[in-house]
Amino acid sequence: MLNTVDRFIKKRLTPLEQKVEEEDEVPDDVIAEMREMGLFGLTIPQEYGGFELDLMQEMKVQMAFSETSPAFRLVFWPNVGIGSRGIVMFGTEEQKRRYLPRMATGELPTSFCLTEPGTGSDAASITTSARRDGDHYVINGAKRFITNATRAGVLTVMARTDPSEKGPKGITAFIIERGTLGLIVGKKEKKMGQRGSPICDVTFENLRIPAENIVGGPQNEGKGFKIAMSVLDGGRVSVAASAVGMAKRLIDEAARYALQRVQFGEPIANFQLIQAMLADSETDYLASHALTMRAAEALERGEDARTLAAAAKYFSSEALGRIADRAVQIHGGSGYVADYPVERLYRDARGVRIYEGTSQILQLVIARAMLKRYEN
Ligand code: COS
Repeated sequence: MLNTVDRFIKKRLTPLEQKVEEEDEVPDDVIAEMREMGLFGLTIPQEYGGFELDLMQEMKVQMAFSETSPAFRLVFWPNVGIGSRGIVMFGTEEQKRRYLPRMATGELPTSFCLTEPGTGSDAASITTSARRDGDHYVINGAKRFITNATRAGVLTVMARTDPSEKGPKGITAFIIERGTLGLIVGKKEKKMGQRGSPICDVTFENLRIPAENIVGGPQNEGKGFKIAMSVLDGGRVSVAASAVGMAKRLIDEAARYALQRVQFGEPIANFQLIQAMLADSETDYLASHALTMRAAEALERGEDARTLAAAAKYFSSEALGRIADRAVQIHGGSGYVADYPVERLYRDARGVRIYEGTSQILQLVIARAMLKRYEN
């Protein structure tokens, strides 16, 4: 699979990077090819039509795909990760049979709706409400920066079912299908980077949904925060792996440039200050790779990997920031103009330190767990 993926990336996707950047869209025929290749179903269990890759295998594919523009991977990755994981881990048999096979083929692209205009890092403060009405819920509220919502056929939505509870306890995860009355998908935002991967607002206006659409069924009312956080653990390791792949691409660009750019009569790669930057980037890359695979291993074994997932995402995204900065520096003036890919890759890299948990929130997650260990 890795060979096929590698060929597809190099031959088909890399030449399209600039087009996707300019048009802010992945061409439909590329999406159709991704569906044919089965990419949407990489992690979905085989009995529901997927490849059922384990997490270590998933990370290798993630790293490979992250060497090209993130927009390509983000066409199908929500179905591989946060868009399907809630149903795979906590869904009822009925929910799995209803959604997973069509998620695996890409017929149903997915989105994960946690963030709101007033709810970012403080994920437990969500205000989107789900009021019980007989055997239905009526959902009102708004979600923000939702990746892939313009394409999604199914959305996992966190809403507050218990208004008397302000924190994590009153939150429930719902499965909402596109076309449900009261579901409004907004216009895509203009982002700094990662063009071609749409993010937008999603609004719910008196949207009625049966209680059966709670992830895992009605008995999971109030368990939405833990479901979201468990899904995010996998999401964070996955984002860490994407940072590793993006770092690899930036290092390739920087090293190749250093070998061909001549100053003072010789390639700048001969100069020790350039070598120091390359060496620091390679070291950052190797450390990110090792920590990410360690976190993936722990999660795969079913351990509580929230600290490792946070640490892997924190370290790898910060390392990516340093690597992107050095890659531009090595390119000099050429790194600051759009003729070279590093200008775009630098902007693409910036978001990684923010989404699926900012570096600062991840520091808190790591420190809290550490201190608890010492207190005990
Ligand atoms: N897995 C399972 N359960 C988890 C968990 C995880 N990774 N993280 C927290 N929980 C549980 C806790 O154990 C706690 O349960 P108990 O009350 O039974 O002990 C409950 O969830 C609440 O956790 P906590 O007290 O840590 O909640 P806080 O409100 O203090 O916030 C942070 C936790 C800040 C870490 C959380 O809100 C967060 O991760 N924020 C960032 C959100 C984010 O990543 N957004 C990105 C957009 S999503 S693409």
